[in-house]
Amino acid sequence: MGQAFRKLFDTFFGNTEMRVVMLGLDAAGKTTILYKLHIGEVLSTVPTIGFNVEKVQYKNVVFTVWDVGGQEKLRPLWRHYFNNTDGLIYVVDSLDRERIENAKQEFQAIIRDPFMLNSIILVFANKQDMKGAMTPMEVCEGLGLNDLKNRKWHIQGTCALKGDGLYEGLDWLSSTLKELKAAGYSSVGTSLF
Ligand SMILES: Nc1nc2c(ncn2[C@@H]2O[C@H](COP(=O)(O)OP(=O)(O)O)[C@@H](O)[C@H]2O)c(=O)[nH]1
Ligand SMILES: [Mg+2]
Repeated sequence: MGQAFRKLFDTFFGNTEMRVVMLGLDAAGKTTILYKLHIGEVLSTVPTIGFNVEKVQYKNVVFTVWDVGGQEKLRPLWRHYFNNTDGLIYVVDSLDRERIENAKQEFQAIIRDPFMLNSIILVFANKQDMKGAMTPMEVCEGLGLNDLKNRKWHIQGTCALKGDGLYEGLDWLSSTLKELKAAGYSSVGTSLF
């Protein structure tokens, strides 16, 4: 699996820098995904700003990961990580129907952040192996994805434990970014201010 991801990143990105943030409520499966990629050592830091950040770098591809939810006070600090983000991966626990509304609110706040306006959005509807899990279509509705205007997004059902769907999702992310970069798209953030 790790070999496949490394090949994917090598093929698509060469020396191009790519910054990806992976977010979602706690227990969605983010850390599991990060380890499943096997693209480098997962570095975990607990900075004074109060939220735990995990980071993996493979060549020029940097993944930064943290939990969202119930931390409005911390939102201004996210900017530090959102700046120049090319791709957002939002991970949803498809079994957690009770918190889908909460997941939606956090998601909508994130994608409306000025630093996130140009990033493409990959949603992982995770835990598809579980009986009773929401289908990717239901997660799509739950997050309000169909109402998004002028955003490139994609939803992918995954089972992070087995690695199912991860490659397909990242393949979409990398090929979409490659297309955008070829079309002269320049990465986000600083250009907005
Ligand atoms: N059944 C199932 N469990 C999963 C899956 N992905 C993650 N988990 C489990 O869900 C729990 C939370 O996962 P974790 O990666 O720590 O979530 P995080 O808080 O988003 O980093 C752990 O017990 C994982 O083993 C999945 O696809 N299927
Ligand atoms: Mg985690």
